[in-house]
Amino acid sequence: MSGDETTITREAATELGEEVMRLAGFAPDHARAITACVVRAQGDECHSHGLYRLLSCAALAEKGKVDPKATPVVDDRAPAIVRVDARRGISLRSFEAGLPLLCEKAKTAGLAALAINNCYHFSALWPEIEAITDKGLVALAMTVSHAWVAPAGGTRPAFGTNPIAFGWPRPGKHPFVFDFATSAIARGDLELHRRSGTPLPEGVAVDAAGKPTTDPLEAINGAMLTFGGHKGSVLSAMIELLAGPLIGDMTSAQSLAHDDGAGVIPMHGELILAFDPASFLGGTVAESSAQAEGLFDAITGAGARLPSARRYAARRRNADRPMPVRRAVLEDIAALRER
Ligand code: NDP
Ligand code: PYC
Repeated sequence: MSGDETTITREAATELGEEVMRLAGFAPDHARAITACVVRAQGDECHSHGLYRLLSCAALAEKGKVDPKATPVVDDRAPAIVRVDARRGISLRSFEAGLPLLCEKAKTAGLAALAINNCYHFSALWPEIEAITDKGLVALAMTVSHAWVAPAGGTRPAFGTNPIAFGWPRPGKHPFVFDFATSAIARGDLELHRRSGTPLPEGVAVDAAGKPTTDPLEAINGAMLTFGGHKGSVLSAMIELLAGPLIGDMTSAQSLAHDDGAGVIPMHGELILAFDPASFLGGTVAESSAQAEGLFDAITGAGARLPSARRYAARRRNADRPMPVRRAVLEDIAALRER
């Protein structure tokens, strides 16, 4: 472990997280949901969406934009559509509120959608994906953020960092899950580079003049880039459409305008889809599972690793020992107690 790192137990992190979220004004159910999510992310060594995010949530509450006590309202919209109005609360409680009906509808209709509206969204998507694969369903989730990212070929922001995540259940094994920002680097990682004064990787951002930069501050004043050139760029545009206009919510540009210089977590919508293999296949689910396992074996057999393998290894490593965390992040979180 480097001098910049320390460790914390899950129990201590949970106690600290819930305390500082309640002190920030969040109702106990929100404090619990936020903390549970960031502690899980820290345990999986997802630093950009781990304990660090408690600082963003505290800043959000301080600016008075979020409703820290919001009660989500579930709308059984259509045979295969659930909408949850987060009422300007953090998205996580809305996901919890909508999940049972989403899964029930997916099992009845074969596939179903959960649209969360009017939510502040700061979290990784894989915890939600895993909650759906745990029910034996295939999952796809996406959301926008603030317009920080230039479309391929452009130099000014038009898209959010727009993550997309997918999960495939694997009986008796961790699900096959990927979860990534469609920007070349997540904003959370960029912020961690800014905090630690370390340069960005090459090729992830341009400065205000549109020139490539590895300076996090220049990138913040300029634009982030999409991953994979035009391919990441059009995927990001699709996410803007599906998690924005399709579900009656904001694009990343509208979210940034709504932020109005506050510099806080984005507010917008999230779209989550669940597919029931049994409804598609009836009695042949076992055959399709075996076919999928063949694909996963082919990937690892080719010398590659499955997505989330790093995360699951970190989860195993940290299951019975304190989790690694950056010392400065932990100190800043502890300082929230003194405010
Ligand atoms: P990463 O680039 O770290 O990882 C992307 C995905 O690819 C992960 O599933 C990862 O698995 C997998 N992966 C990485 N390397 C390999 C490899 N060599 N072979 C196979 N698979 C691999 O993710 P990002 O930095 O883009 O995103 C981090 C998080 O940020 C995500 O959880 C995302 O949801 C979150 N985010 C949230 C936003 C929001 O608005 N709420 C906005 C943007 C991002 P593994 O983890 O095992 O390495
Ligand atoms: O890392 O890009 C990001 C992000 C935006 C909102 C939450 N995380």
